[in-house]
This record gives sequence, structure tokens and C-alpha cells, in this order.
Amino acid sequence: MRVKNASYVKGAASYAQCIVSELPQVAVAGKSNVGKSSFINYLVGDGKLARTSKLPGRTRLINYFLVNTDVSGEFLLADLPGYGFAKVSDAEKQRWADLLEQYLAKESSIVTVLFLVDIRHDPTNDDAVMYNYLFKNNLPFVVLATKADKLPKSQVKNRCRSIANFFKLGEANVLPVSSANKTGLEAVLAKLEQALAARE
Ligand SMILES: Nc1nc2c(ncn2[C@@H]2O[C@H](COP(=O)(O)OP(=O)(O)O)[C@@H](O)[C@H]2O)c(=O)[nH]1
Ligand SMILES: [Mg+2]
Repeated sequence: MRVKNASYVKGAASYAQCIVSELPQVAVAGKSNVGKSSFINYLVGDGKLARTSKLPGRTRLINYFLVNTDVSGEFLLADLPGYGFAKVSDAEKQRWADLLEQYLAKESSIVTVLFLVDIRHDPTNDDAVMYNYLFKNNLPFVVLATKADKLPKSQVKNRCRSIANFFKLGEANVLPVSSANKTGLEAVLAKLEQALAARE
């Protein structure tokens, strides 16, 4: 599949504000600063669509993008609030956790979740919590190992294998990507195509 167009729809600060739609949804999850916004920009071929920030923790909403309007493979992309950001109050953290948990438990239009983790590190406790949400809710997902450009090429495969082992996944479910160098998108698009086709 190819992304032909994409536009910002809205941000939801609570589950009540989430979009009610029959369109399939692809959710993008991961800790703050892992590269969610950068990857969305890479995916849609627009460097400015999802605002990226050098300061983590700025995305406090579920931000929705409509992709491929009026062409085949139309879907909603949901950029989920990043977790694991230390410099916010416990009340704010709880609000994000509630929003994430409700969205993942109730949104029946999710066809797949792109679960982003940093290729350089083992998943964090917060990542394990996210994994448990996905597992508990029976949600299909693929792990994207971000910032692959930060590693020598020779280490990329090993790091993906070790992230796969951590989550007890097959290696085909951990895909290395670099939004900086624009590598890895083809494999992600192939997964999205499968996920969208399975829904039809
Ligand atoms: N080297 C490198 N840096 C990246 C990549 N993706 C994101 N970043 C940087 O990581 C920081 C956080 O990225 P952002 O997309 O805002 O993360 P988000 O909080 O998950 O949305 C920014 O400084 C980005 O420039 C990548 O593929 N390679
Ligand atoms: Mg972001």
C-alpha cells in the first residue's frame, strides 16, 4: 500500500472526545520521545504533519489523522499519548493511563497497533505495561524498533532479536525503522496492508 494523503482531524483529551467512526484505526503507541511523531511524519511523507518535539511529553492527547481520504485503504491513525515521562504530576500520569487503557479496551475499530520502542534499549517497565494492555485486549500489534540509525548496521538485527525475545515475539514482528534516515517503511506498510485487508 501507499499513503496518498493525510490530514490532521483532532485531538482527544478524554475517551468521551475520541472519534466514533466505522473507519479502521491504526494506533501508534510508545513512550515519550521514542519517535512516534517523527515516524508518523515519515509514514505520511509530510515532515510537519505530526508535530515533533525535542522536549518529551508534549503530546497529551490522542491525536487523530485521516489517511488516504477517498482512496483505497482509508484509515484513521491515532497517535497515542506518550507514557513514561517523569516530569508530570501523578494526577496527569493517571489521566493519560486511563485514556490509554479505555481507548485500547473499548475501541473496536483498531486493526493494528504500531508499538514503538527504542532499538538501543531493552523495553522499560512502562513498555511492559503497554504490552500487557495490548495482550489483555487481544490487540494485533507490531513492534517498531525506532532510531535504527543510531546503531551500527551490524547491530540492528541483534537488537531486534533481543527486543523480540523480551516480548516473546517472533522476529518478523519487530521491524527496525529510522525516521531520520527514512529506512524501514516498506515493511511497515506491508504489515498495515495486511491488517487493513484482514478487516475487510
Ligand atoms: N536519530 C534519530 N532521531 C529520531 C528519530 N526519530 C525521532 N528522533 C528524535 O527523537 C526525538 C523525539 O521524537 P518525537 O517524534 O517527537 O517522539 P515522540 O515523543 O514519541 O512523538 C526528536 O528529537 C526526534 O528528532 C530517528 O529515527 N533517528
Ligand atoms: Mg509526539
